[in-house]
Amino acid sequence: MKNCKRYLVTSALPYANGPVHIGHLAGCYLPADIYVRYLRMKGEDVIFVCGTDEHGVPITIRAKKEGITPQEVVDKYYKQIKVSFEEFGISFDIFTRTSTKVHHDTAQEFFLNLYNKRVFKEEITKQFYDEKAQSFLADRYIIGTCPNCKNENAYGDQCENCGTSLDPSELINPKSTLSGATPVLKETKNWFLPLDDMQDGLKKFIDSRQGWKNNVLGQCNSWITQGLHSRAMTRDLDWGVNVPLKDAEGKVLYVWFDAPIGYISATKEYFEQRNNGRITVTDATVKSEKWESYWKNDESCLIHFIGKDNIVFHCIIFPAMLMAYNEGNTDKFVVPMNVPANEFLNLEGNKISTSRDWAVWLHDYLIDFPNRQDELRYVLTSIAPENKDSDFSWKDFQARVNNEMADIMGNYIKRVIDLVHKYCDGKVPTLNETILLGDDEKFTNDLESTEFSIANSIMEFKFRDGLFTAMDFARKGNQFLAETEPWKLVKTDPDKVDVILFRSLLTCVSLAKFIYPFLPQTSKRILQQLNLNESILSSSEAIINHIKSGNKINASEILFTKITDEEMEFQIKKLADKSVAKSEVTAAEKIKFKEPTTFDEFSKMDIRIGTILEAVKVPKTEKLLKLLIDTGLDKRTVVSGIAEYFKPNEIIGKQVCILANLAPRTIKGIESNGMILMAENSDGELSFMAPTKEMENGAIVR
Ligand code: B3M
Ligand code: ZN
Repeated sequence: MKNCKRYLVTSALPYANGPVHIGHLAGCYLPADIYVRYLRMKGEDVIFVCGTDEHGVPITIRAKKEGITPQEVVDKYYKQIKVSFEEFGISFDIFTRTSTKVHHDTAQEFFLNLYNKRVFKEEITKQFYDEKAQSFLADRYIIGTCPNCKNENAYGDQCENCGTSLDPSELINPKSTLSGATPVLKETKNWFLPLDDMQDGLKKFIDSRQGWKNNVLGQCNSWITQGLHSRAMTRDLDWGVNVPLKDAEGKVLYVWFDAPIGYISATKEYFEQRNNGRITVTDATVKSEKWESYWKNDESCLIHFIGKDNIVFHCIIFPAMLMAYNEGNTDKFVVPMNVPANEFLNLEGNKISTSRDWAVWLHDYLIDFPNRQDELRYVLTSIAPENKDSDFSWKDFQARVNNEMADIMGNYIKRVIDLVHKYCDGKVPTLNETILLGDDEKFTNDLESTEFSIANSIMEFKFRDGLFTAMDFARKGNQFLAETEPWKLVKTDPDKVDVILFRSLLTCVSLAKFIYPFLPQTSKRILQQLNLNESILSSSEAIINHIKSGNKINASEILFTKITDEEMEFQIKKLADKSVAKSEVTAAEKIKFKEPTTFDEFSKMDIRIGTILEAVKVPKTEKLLKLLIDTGLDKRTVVSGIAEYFKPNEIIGKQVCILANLAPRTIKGIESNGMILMAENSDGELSFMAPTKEMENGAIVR
């Protein structure tokens, strides 16, 4: 493993198109913060950068929805997001935005470097254009009738009614949402990054990484095995970083080109501000003097914390950009050492959704649960979707806060402090080393191995394990008190009580140190109660040396009050109200049955049972799978828009219903013969319509 002299840690730049929710926090902000706090505590040289992603179609769409300008959108959400992260103690060294001048300059310079080296391929393609609004149209800006289900409000990239993924050219009667005009196809030139030509280098890059999570490697390898394709790095849009070329009027950099460069510009800006005295370097945890020490130095380790939907951009496209920049340059950028991406966090069994308002928003949580940030940090770390999707539920939140935080940790600290007040006059007792408790060596070993194990877990991005180990240590502290019963012993052997309580205080201080990366506020509160300075956290001295006999400790304070049933009912009702409101909408939409048809019309459809023999993703698309179906009479190709819900190898061998006499259609250059029948619920989840027992292929459905 690479020896890291410096750490450059990033969290995905959230789009400034809405507030942030628990899924964001659990996905890539909390884990990064735990990691960084731990590194700082160890005295490592580390910089932690982030900021809002203020470009791209997500911003302009939100602006249209709210009836304000894109600038107003990003200003509003930048502030809100920044405050939410601050409140939860996400300790960025800088939280900036991609609308800064430094960023625009840096992104343009990066683009020009590649352009001048002729890395990009210029390609002329036909894109939809709104002549009235004089603007090219992103797929989402075109609506029309879905060729599949006749929904009149299908988007250029997808019909949300039937789930079919579309190309804007397939829409019947397409209209621009900007002006209502019928868009026309117009030629346009864009610059493409030839990922296909860079495939070998990228494969080597991925293969040479060590300690990557399986979920991340799996995605990377599947992209590479399927073959990479060139991707446009510029767009015909008026919102973003302008393409710095003469013949590129009205074009901006693709948001996924400029956003990762945002990590570089954020680092630059940090040092600009620091040199201007706008950042005071109180605790010098960013130890080097310039941004290049982190970005252009072999001894620096770059680590990106992201969610799984961003894997391809951080593990393939951004490294490709960096490698292209480095080609022929003496001052080379570092490439990511690790990208510990998380899977998704669900909420009460359903996918978190911004558009459906199915989320626990951080700014809302702070209103309902003031001063309970560590409680959320604790629960989200305990259920972090580190290897697979996980679920947040209010009942589980309550159980973990009450039974673990309050009953185990909070209760333990309070017990120890109260006992010290009761039996030792509120002062740290003397440690008489001649009095043995029988398990003294075991305790010392346990203390060491706990510290070691938490450190390893954190460095391996296994934050849940680290937190569990810390909690276990508190559990053992409780057990020790229960077994030694100082309240009984005090009458007969007060000296032994001193030794017991000294060890308990040592356990409390150790606990404060162990939980610091996870629960920084709680850690500080424990130290305050023990009348100790926070600086001991980063001290290299053994913890025991900070515990001085005779020192006064403060009164105990309840660390965590219990979450009441009423509070939980309130939250659950809040969610239920949302889902009722939403399902009223979807139900209303569903009530509209299609026009009546006749049995004869229906009988024209030849629906058969078939078996999926092969399934592969259609290149350059996110949603399409190319299937080979055995219909009993033939084997045929069907293109189906289900790739977001089903992995190819999960569905091979499945029996399905296929509309076999649908006229052939060409989708992304592939002739599709037939259609697979699917059911879709109001969450947009798909399910195959399959026979309830195995049937011969070709069996007729009627
Ligand atoms: N803004 C996408 C997202 O929020 C994007 C991340 C950029 S990281 C460079 O999922
Ligand atoms: Zn449709």
